[in-house]
Amino acid sequence: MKKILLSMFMILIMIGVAACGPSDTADVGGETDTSGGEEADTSGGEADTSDAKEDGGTLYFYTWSEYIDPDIYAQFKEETGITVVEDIFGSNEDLLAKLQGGATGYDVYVPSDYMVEIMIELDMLAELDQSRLETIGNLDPTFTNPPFDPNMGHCLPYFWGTTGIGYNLEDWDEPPDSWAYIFDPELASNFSGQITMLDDMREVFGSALIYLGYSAGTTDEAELAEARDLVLGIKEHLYSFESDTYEDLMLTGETRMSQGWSGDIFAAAVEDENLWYIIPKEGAVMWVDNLCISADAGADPERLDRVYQWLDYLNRADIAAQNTNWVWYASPNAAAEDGILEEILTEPAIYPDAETMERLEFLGNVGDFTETYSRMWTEIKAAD
Ligand code: SPD
Repeated sequence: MKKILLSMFMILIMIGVAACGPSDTADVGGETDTSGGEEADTSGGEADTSDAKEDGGTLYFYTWSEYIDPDIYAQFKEETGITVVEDIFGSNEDLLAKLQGGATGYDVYVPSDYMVEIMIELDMLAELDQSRLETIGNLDPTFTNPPFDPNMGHCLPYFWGTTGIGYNLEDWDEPPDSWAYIFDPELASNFSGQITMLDDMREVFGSALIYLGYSAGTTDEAELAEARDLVLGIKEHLYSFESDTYEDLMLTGETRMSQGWSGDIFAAAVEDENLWYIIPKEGAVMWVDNLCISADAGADPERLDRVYQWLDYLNRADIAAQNTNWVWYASPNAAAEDGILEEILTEPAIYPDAETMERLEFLGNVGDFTETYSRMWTEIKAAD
C-alpha cells in the first residue's frame, strides 16, 4: 500500500511541480538588531542542562508557525550548545517579501516546493553539501530528486501535506466532502462568520481553482478572475483570512470550519477530538516544505557548521519521528517510520491513498504571472 502511494507521489512530484513576515527590515543575525527573531524557549524542556555543552553560538531559523516540537530546541542545545532563534512567516510570499525587503541574518529557511525554485533562481539559497549530513540516507528516495530542486542540490525535504477543510464533527451528520461548503455562498451561509481561509494567496486561489475544475497553478487570467470572483462571493461569510492561529479559533469554537493544512488540524484534534480534516472530493493542493540554507550562511564557515548540525539533527530518525508526532504532518524520512505514531501513519488524510493522490496538485511556480495573482489577491483583500 505504502509502495503504491509512494510511486503515485513520485509521479505527482515529477509532473505537478514541473508544470508549474514581518515587513520591517531586520538584521536578525547582526549585533545591532535582533528584533526580528524570538529566542526559542530552551528552559522548559525535559533535558537536564546542568552539564550542557559550552556556548555553540546561535542559529537563526525562519519557519512556519507551530512547525516543530518546541522541545527539540532544548534537546539540540543540550547536545550541541547551539541556541536556535525561531522567527515565523505566514506564507511563502511573506518569506520572500521579507527577504527582498532587506532582512538578513537568517541561516535556515523553510520554503515550499515552488518557492524553493524561485529562491534558487534569485540566488537566495546556498548549495547543499550532502557529504556533510550523516543522516542523508534516512530520506525516502521519493523525495530526493524533486524537480524544484534537482537531486536536493539546495534543500532537504522537511514535511509534506495537503490543503483541505478542517471542520467540527459536532456540526455534521455526514462529514463535508466538497469545497462547495466553503465556496458555494448558500452552503457557506450556514456558518456565516465562522469560516476562515488561509492568509495565503496561492493557497486560496489554488483551492478555488481546483473547485472550479482548473489547475491550481493556472496562468490563464480569465480562470484566475473566476476564482477571484468565487472568493469575493463568499467573503462576507468569512471570519478572516488567517494562517497562524486558525486552528486555535476552531479550538475555542469561535470558528467552525477552515481551509487549512492537514497537520495543523490533526494536531488540534489531539486537544479536541471533534476537530477533523478532509481532502475534498474535487481535489486539493499538496506541498513539500524544505530546510534550505541561506546564501549568506553558505558563505560563512562558522554559520555553515551550525547549519549542518541543525539539518542533521532534524533529519535523524528519532528526532524526525518525535517531530512528526508533534506536528502531525507526513514525513519524508523513511528511517523515522518505526517511531511515528500508528494513527498518523494510517490516517488517509495525512498519508493519502493512491486514488486520493491522483486528485492532488502542486501549486507550481507561475513565474511573472505571480503579479496577476498579487493584483487579484489585493482586490479580494480590499473588498468590503
Ligand atoms: N503550521 C504551519 C504549517 C505549514 C505547512 N506548510 C504550508 C505549505 C504552504 N504551501
